[in-house]
Amino acid sequence: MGAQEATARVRTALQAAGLESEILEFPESTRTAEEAARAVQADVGQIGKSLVFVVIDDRGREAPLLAIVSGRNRADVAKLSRRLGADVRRAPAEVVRAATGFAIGGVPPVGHATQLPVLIDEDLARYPALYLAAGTPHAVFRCTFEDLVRVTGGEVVNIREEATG
Ligand code: 5CA
Repeated sequence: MGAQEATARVRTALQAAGLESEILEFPESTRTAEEAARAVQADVGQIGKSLVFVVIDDRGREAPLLAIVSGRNRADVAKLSRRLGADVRRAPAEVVRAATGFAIGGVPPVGHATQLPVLIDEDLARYPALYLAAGTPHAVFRCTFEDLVRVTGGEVVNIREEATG
C-alpha cells in the first residue's frame, strides 16, 4: 500500500465513523511520538501511539490487540496480561503489518485490515486534543479523547507502566 492509499484508508475510516478530521501531512518524520509531537507542536503525551500486541491464550492461540498509549507512557505488558488473563507480547513487525495493513511508524487507530480489540490509555483523557498516526510516518490526525473512544470502540483502561525508583 502506498502512502496516498494509506492516508486515504484512514480518511475513509474516520469519515465512516462520522469524524470530520483533517489529515495533517508533514515533510518531516512523524514516525515516533517525539517526532510527531515536534511536528504538531504538542506535548508528547498528546500523541496516541497505536501499538499492536499478541494475546496468547492457554491453548496457544494468538490474536492481535491494539493498545493506544499516550506518548508519555510505556505500555505495561504484565498489566495487559493480568487484565486479559492471557500471555501478552509485543507484536513483531510482520504481525503489525498483517493485522493492521500498515507499517510500524504509521499505524493508525482505525481503518485496519482486520478487526482488532482496542484498549485506550486512560491518561489520554487529560488532554484537550490528541494526535494519532494517519497511516504513514508523515501523517497524523487530530481528535478529542471522546472521539477517539467513539471511533475505535475502545475500552479505556490503566495500562501505563508506573515509573519506578
Ligand atoms: N507515527 C507515530 C506517532 S503517532 C507512531 O506511529 N508512533 S508509535 O509509537 O505508535 O509507533 C512506533 C512504535 O512501534 C514504537 O513505539 C515501537 O514500540 C514500535 N516498534 C518499533 N519498531 C518495532 C519492531 N521492530 N517491532 C515491533 N514494534 C516496533
